[in-house]
Amino acid sequence: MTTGGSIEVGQIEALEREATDRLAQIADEAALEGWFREFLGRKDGKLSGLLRGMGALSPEERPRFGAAVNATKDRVTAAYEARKATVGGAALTARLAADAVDITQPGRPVPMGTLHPTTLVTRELSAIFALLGFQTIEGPEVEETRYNFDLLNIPTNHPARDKWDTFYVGSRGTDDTVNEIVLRTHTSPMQARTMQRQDPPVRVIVPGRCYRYEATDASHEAIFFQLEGLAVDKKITMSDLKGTLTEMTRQLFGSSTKVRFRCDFFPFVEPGVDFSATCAVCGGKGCRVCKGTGWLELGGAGMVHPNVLRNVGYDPAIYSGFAFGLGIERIVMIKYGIDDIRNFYANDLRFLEEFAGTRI
Ligand code: YSA
Repeated sequence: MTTGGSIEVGQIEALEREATDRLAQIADEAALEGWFREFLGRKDGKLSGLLRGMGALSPEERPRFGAAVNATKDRVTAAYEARKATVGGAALTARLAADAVDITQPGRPVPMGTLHPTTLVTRELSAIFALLGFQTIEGPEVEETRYNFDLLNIPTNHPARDKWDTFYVGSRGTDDTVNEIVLRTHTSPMQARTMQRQDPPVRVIVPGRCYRYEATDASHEAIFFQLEGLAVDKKITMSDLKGTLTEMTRQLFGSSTKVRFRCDFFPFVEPGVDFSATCAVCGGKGCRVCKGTGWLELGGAGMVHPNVLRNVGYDPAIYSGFAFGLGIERIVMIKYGIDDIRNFYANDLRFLEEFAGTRI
């Protein structure tokens, strides 16, 4: 490269060397920016400064000097662009390394909710009874004493009202003693409601929550679930009741399970029975869960009392029926070997997690 004078040539060459030497030392983007301002900055950059000093040259020297500065500027700019790509690339590589996601790591577990064991068994019972021709319906938990007691052949002052004492929450109508509002003590009121609503044939099950004035212990809660069953038609007999409950029990606990019916009293059935199944834990040999008897009580049942049929407008000379009421938690306890009903509503996640992934 030649210019009009040796001083100017030396100046340009020295500046180019300084610029390229310094550029080679640069390791980060901030230093690169400072370097750019110092050498290539449009206002204060050293290369532009050479052009500004051109006024001191003779008119003949100026064009060659300008061309030499501009050629130097082009080379230095090219060197800058190349360096910028390396420095920027290094920064990008560093950033990517810091933000790296290891896609081979196992995912974080997402906590999943699970169905409560009472819901699981209710659904299972509903599926079993559907195969036997029963429809699943629901009814009110806040109930009139007319349905909870009177229509079920339990008049005011009947001692059975003591056994099924509950929370009285108000009254309806003018005579409080005749029709009060209670939290239902069993699902049996839905027998009367269903029969009032439709003509026979009737085949329903009614799962739902019940409430009782109850001292809680390992097998009693003040709030628990029952499953009511009702079948009414012409010529329904006790054999139908026994066959239905035997089939249900075998579906639930296995085909070798035996069922036992013993006389019992409920004002709304005649005859009445309690029914039990061979203990699912010991197979009937006797253990802690069945208190050594080999049997576990599942609920009450019987043939619908003629008074109940009459109360809802059915003619007991034409129609007959059977009904039953099961404690759902008791069935869950038998099925899964749970020895204290108070676990169900203690809100202890460890208990509920035992049922995670259980499917019916
Ligand atoms: C009887 C005859 C029928 O034709 C229809 C239904 C019934 C059952 C009747 N309504 C009834 O409630 N009988 S019961 O008081 O003996 O309860 C039935 C079942 O509910 C019991 O066998 C038990 O499994 C469950 N149960 C009762 N009280 C309970 C309870 N479960 C948990 N905690 C309580 N406090």
